[in-house]
Amino acid sequence: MAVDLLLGLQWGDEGKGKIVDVLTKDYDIIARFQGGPNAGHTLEFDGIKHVLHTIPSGIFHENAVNVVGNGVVIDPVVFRKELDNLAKFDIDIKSKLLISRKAHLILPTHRLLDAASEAAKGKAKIGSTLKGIGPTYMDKTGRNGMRVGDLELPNWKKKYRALANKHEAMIDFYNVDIQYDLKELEDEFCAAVEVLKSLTFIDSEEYIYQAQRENKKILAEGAQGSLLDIDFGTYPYVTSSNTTAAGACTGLGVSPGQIGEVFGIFKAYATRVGSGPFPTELFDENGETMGRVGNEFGATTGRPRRCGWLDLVALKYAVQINGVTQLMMMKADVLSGFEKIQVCTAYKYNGKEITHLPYSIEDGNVSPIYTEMKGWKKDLTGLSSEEDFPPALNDYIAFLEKELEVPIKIVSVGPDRKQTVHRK
Ligand code: 2SA
Ligand code: MG
Repeated sequence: MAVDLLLGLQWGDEGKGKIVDVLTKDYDIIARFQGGPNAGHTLEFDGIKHVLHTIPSGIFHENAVNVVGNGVVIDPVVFRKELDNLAKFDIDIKSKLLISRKAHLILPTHRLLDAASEAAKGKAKIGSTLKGIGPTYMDKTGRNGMRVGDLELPNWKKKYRALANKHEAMIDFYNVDIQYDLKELEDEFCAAVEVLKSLTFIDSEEYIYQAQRENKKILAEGAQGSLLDIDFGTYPYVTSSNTTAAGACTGLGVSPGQIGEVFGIFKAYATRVGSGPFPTELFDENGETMGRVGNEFGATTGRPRRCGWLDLVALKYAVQINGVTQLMMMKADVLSGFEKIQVCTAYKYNGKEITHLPYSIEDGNVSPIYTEMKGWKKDLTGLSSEEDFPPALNDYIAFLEKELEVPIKIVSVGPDRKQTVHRK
């Protein structure tokens, strides 16, 4: 049985958590394959809002097993807090949440290194979530990292010490003013490691392989978005993992031939949190309205998200890189009330008109060329069928489908599980 993928096609925060939650009833296994506590996946149901960081979004469904794959980086401290927040839900964590032994661990000093690196960059900072993501993946590819499986060895603290000592020297090297009490951070880390060790560790690639043979339905849940991919995103303003479809192969051990549907999630407009180029960013009342109505704040850091019009040049690129087979458009309700809606269909790049994403879209060398569409007034939040969509929304959808050459199967009209319109 093939593994289906669910990915964000923009700069993250497309609403992946909600869609995984909506789709979970059809799947036996939900697996995360990259990223870590930098992610913030928001789910809303029965009037409760819940934010997950490392734990897959299938955790609230009775029948789904959730796997944290080898490509994920885990901070035991954040993980422990996530588990604490789940305590009230009466979930059998031991059987419903399985952790890959090959997933790498975020040490307290990785977080400090993230802060030191950002401070040293000054104005050119990435705007990272300061969760230690970059330094942890650096240790992974540098072949120095610590993995979950190491915690099963009697001498894991020795390995920890050697790595933390190296990090301390690196922090000194940055020569920036960051205050910390390492002893306190280490005590917190060691206590959290004990909690992590009480969970079920698995050889996840073997688990996923056997599950496929048993015809289990598996959904791989992406984090962040395609434009934050370490290779294909707006480098260096990206995260440190492959957020695109290929990341599911390396982050779970699924062979490329075993990928089935690729669900691409995008917002009806665009947002970005952190630094980096964003050609369609709005600095006017329209952008302010999107942020306010869409409640655009980072689910992990609380930072306000930058807002702008939908960028079809970037979206087409993401559809292409990921081989998207079905699209899901989120937050259509937020666009209600705009007189006119703009869609970026080309860039003016160094004086020329282009329709592909160039090597670099540094601020200044790219300006968006827009196609103007009619807006709609109707409040969408109570709609449950596309029959009730206003004509201008239908036009918007039809235009996007024509440009992207992939059907839009779901239109989300609000944060709740129920506010989801399936299209024929
Ligand atoms: P990092 O921490 O090293 O991965 O940061 C590098 C860049 O990646 C961006 N990034 C994100 N962008 C959107 N959403 C993310 N998750 C949280 C959320 C973010 C938050 O759901 O809102 O709460 O601020 C996420 N994670 C990483 C980040 O902003 C940097 O530009
Ligand atoms: Mg998010």
